[in-house]
Amino acid sequence: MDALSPFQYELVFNMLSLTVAGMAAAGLFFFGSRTEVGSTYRPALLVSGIVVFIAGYHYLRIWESWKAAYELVGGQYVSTGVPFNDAYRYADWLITVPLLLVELVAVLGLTKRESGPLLRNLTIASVLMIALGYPGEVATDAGTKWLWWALAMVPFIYILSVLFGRLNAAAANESGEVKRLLGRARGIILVSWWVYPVAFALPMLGLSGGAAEAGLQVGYSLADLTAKAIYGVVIYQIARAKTVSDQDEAKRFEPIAA
Ligand SMILES: *C/C=C(C)/C=C/C=C(C)/C=C/C1=C(C)CCCC1(C)C
Repeated sequence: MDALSPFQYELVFNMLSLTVAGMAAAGLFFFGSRTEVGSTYRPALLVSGIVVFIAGYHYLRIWESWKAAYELVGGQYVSTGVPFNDAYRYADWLITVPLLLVELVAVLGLTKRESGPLLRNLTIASVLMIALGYPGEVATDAGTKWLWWALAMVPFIYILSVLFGRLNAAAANESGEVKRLLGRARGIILVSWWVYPVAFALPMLGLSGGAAEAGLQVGYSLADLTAKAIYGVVIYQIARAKTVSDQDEAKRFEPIAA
């Protein structure tokens, strides 16, 4: 492991700490606001809460591993000999990425016949994406890293194109607030998901050891906060807006009292 400057080490340390706090706060919010949405959308909030709970736990472990991996020697943070464990994050993604897709499908209100095959395909693609990325993450030479990066990009592009197709189709059937929020969910997925392959590539793009490691850790943490906690808030907003519009619709069909 390359040595880190105190700034690089502390930046990552503080970012990991912030991510633990952000996930915990988001979890409390999602569990606490479940009853504010109609029963159809409650599973979406439950899954949002589970996702940030799992991620918060893993970030706690990543943070512990970060602390154990480096020590301050002569003004620089150098390896203690205990390797930093990157596998926590990949284990986390393996569980949370399919669940994030479940959240979205749950809030779109698709029929079981539509949502079953959709979720199956997206889950297979996300497991493939993460499994193909991991050998590249732990490899040290640029050629090997690029190979696994390129392979993982195939399911990545597939997932994004399917999600965008679905979100656009859902938005076309909606109006007003719900339509606007579906656009927001699309924007958040687009911006946060692209951070992963870019952060992964930092060590291959000529950044020096310490800077690449710090950039990667900060990039993944910010992306995870956005793709899980902030995204979950938008899922909640969509569920709220749909609950209100479902109530309006129900009122329209209420028989008028004689
Ligand atoms: C909450 C966690 C999320 C949303 C994680 C998403 C992870 C990715 C989109 C990872 C993608 C990767 C590539 C497209 C290529 C390089 C390897 C990965 C796994 C970092």
